[in-house]
Amino acid sequence: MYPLLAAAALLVAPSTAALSQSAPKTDSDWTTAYAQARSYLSQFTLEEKVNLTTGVGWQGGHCVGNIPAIPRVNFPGLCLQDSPVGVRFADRVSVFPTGINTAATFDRELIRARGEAMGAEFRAKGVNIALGPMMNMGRVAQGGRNWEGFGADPFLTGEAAYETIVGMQSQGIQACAKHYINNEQEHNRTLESSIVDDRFQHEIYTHPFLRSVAAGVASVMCSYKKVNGTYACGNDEMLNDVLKHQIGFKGLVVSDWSATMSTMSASAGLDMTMPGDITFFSGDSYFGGNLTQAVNNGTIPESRVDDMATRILAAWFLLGQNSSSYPPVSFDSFNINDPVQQHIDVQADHYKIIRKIGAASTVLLKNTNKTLPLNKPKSIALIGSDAGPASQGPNSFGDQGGDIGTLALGWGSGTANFSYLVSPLEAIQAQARKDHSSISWYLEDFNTYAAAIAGAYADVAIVFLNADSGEDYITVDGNEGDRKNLTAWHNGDNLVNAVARQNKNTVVVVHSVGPLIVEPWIDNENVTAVLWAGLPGQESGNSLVDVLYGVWNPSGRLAYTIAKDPSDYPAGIVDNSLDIPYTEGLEIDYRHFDAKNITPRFEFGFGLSYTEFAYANLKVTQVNTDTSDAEKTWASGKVASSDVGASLADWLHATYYCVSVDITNTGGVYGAEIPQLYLNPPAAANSPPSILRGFTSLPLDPGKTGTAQFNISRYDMSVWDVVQQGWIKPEGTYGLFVGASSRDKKLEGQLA
Ligand SMILES: *[C@@H]1O[C@H](CO)[C@@H](O)[C@H](O)[C@H]1NC(C)=O
Ligand SMILES: *[C@@H]1O[C@H](CO)[C@@H](O)[C@H](O)[C@H]1NC(C)=O
Ligand SMILES: *[C@@H]1O[C@H](CO)[C@@H](O)[C@H](O)[C@H]1NC(C)=O
Ligand SMILES: *[C@@H]1O[C@H](CO)[C@@H](O)[C@H](O)[C@H]1NC(C)=O
Ligand SMILES: *[C@@H]1O[C@H](CO)[C@@H](O)[C@H](O)[C@H]1NC(C)=O
Ligand SMILES: *[C@@H]1O[C@H](CO)[C@@H](O)[C@H](O)[C@H]1NC(C)=O
Ligand SMILES: *[C@@H]1O[C@H](CO)[C@@H](O)[C@H](O)[C@H]1NC(C)=O
Ligand SMILES: *[C@@H]1O[C@H](CO)[C@@H](O)[C@H](O)[C@H]1NC(C)=O
Ligand SMILES: *[C@@H]1O[C@H](CO)[C@@H](O)[C@H](O)[C@H]1NC(C)=O
Ligand SMILES: *[C@@H]1O[C@H](CO)[C@@H](O)[C@H](O)[C@H]1NC(C)=O
Ligand SMILES: CC(=O)N[C@H]1CO[C@H](CO)[C@@H](O)[C@@H]1O
Repeated sequence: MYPLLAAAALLVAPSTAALSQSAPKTDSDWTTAYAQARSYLSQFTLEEKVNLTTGVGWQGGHCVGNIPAIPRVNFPGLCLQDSPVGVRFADRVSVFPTGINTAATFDRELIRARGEAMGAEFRAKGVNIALGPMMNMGRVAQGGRNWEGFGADPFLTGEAAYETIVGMQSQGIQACAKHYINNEQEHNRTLESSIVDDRFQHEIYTHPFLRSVAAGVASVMCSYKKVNGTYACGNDEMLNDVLKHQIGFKGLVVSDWSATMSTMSASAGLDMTMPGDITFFSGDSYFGGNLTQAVNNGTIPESRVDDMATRILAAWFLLGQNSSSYPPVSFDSFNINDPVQQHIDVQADHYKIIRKIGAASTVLLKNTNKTLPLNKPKSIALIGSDAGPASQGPNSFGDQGGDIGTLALGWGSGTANFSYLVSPLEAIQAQARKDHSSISWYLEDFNTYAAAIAGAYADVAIVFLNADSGEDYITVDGNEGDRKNLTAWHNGDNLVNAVARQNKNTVVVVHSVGPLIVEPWIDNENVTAVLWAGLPGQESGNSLVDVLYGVWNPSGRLAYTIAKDPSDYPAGIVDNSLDIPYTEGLEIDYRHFDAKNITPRFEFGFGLSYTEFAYANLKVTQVNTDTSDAEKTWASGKVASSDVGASLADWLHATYYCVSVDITNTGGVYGAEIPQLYLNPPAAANSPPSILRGFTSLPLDPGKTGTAQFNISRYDMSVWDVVQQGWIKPEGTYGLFVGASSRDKKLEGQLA
């Protein structure tokens, strides 16, 4: 029992609200939008259609990407703007928790609510296409941009992408699913080629894009990478066959910035080139005049340009952006003194959802003898530079390309400027005032002797660690985007051990872009608690206080595996070759540790709570007894259809089995359990031992029981058949377990 934590004392309860009214865009929404687009397009000349597809060039407009206005037909132009955490290059905006933290909530409602709030800010600033969410896989623990995405499991990533897009687009903003595809490391990203087998591509890397299309995403960004030697933005197989045919994507494909490599990319399925010029400021383009000429000389049919322009206009109509009341662009990305700047405040009360997600994404990894939550400690020492603010403010570095003070974002184009950033020091000090705790701090990292003295006599010493990474155009402390190692920055490991030698109650807080090797101190008897806080955005300190003091009972779960040794991971950064073979196949992250029987330090899906939960009554029911031809064909191991959109067919995604379990809060305090459903495919599937196929967040009062429900579709039970080119059911029976992590099995059963 924790005296602080009566249910009534909770200021910020885990979310119980039903999903808000926002809904995915449907086929019929697209049909309407296409009809509007076709009719409008009939007024456009060839050159005007081409202009819809071609950005005006880097810094040629207010946004990072700009489609010019076409006054003759009253088309206002389009603004495309970064980033997945908020409006980049603008002021009076919110900086939301990162993708990796959002995924760690394992809570669909919070993920959707963040999408709604973010979408509202983009729209209010006059953006048409917001460049996110990012859904590349955490295939390589060191990958520089992993923190922008949703972790190392395709199902979790797919659900997070789905909820984010539904939320964003409910505000009338076009979301952009990126980076299609295989953008899993930064090093040499425009030169190297990802060699990916067709099956692994479908089951791992395209899955989040399939879920994005199911959400009705308006746009997809193709990546800098080559896939099997062909640039992703000119890859007929990946764009036309997989994305537009198999998955049936109806919106537009936009290039990553300068990722278009030829005019013929248009034939391969690229619909829009950004920022338009071949290289920044080059003044020319592969589209523009070249595309018009390619149509005129018969190389590219005009029907293809019509399709490109139709997709661009349909996406615009789909989101209701063809309206005189759509907000005009009111900021300039490149000139703070530009007359367009109106400094419109778009933050509303979004700090509330930001703080909540910050708390809900914090993972409790160790809690010896119930050290946490803190209960009015007499004295607290905060140790390490990550506890406090940066001396030059929260935007000391352009695009956050530096690591001084508390870390709440990685670096690169996936960032935004903080309007404010609450540091742990600031928030814990406010709590100390309420509790009458004495607080002291030592915000230097390298004088471990002085740090240890500073921490020695406090009731609790809290040591702050971080590790940073980002996009390859910025190098920080020798890290060219990707991390060069998996250890803490700023002497962090030594700092923990030095403080723990003097203080038997040392708590470690980690602000990291991804996994760290924690072996140097995790078993230290004096390290009594560890909170993995990730990159929580602007409310960082407040979110941390909510968890430290038990206002929020920790419910975050790891969205990746923390290994004991870097060599335990299945893949690393490739820096000696321009080919990156994805040889681990389906065995990324926990799937590899399971298949190779390697014990991780903390497995995917792991996280502790201040209460305990018991699991009972696993029920498996077949709910859909469809006997259509498609169902029968699939069940016999054959591909049911190769029609456009076959991979999103209703019968394939309809609920096929319902799985439920009863969960009881057997501890003393209110809190949410995150039950997870893993399938154990039959041998014939040739799949990893366990694959995530369901999760939910179940908040419960002490002593109360609730039911967690999971739906399994035929798609969830399918493998991609590379010969037949479709989803089939492997022979044999699927086992399953529901548990508290990818290894903590509570109840086992099977789909039969
Ligand atoms: C097409 O866009 C370019 C600038 O990007 C502009 O110079 C040209 O006038 C536009 N053409 C039409 C027909 O709008
Ligand atoms: C964002 O922060 C950078 C780095 O401090 C600064 O140069 C830029 O002016 C800021 N932009 C806005 C819109 O405040
Ligand atoms: C890449 O090559 C693999 C075989 O090495 C093949 O399975 C896959 O279909 C190819 N993908 C593309 C996009 O070319
Ligand atoms: C057409 O593309 C070529 C590169 O293939 C480039 O050199 C040229 O400047 C482009 N033309 C225009 C009008 O942008
Ligand atoms: C047609 O125009 C395109 C774009 O300028 C050019 O790349 C291509 O070589 C031309 N083809 C012919 C047959 O003239
Ligand atoms: C935890 O509690 C046990 C039993 O009271 C005690 O033996 C042990 O020393 C405690 N551990 C720490 C780290 O305080
Ligand atoms: C790992 O990289 C960080 C950041 O550059 C650096 O501070 C640290 O010393 C490196 N660790 C090792 C063991 O080299
Ligand atoms: C734990 O703390 C005690 C008391 O400060 C100290 O004697 C012991 O060496 C510490 N253990 C470690 C592993 O630092
Ligand atoms: C690609 O990576 C290698 C190895 O790090 C490096 O030497 C080379 O300069 C890189 N190539 C480019 C064009 O950056
Ligand atoms: C599960 O599927 C059933 C039947 O299609 C549906 O009514 C229910 O809402 C679904 N539940 C969830 C949690 O998706
Ligand atoms: C404000 C605006 O852009 N209105 C356009 C909406 O679409 C129709 C065609 O369907 C145009 O004629 C309008 O100019």
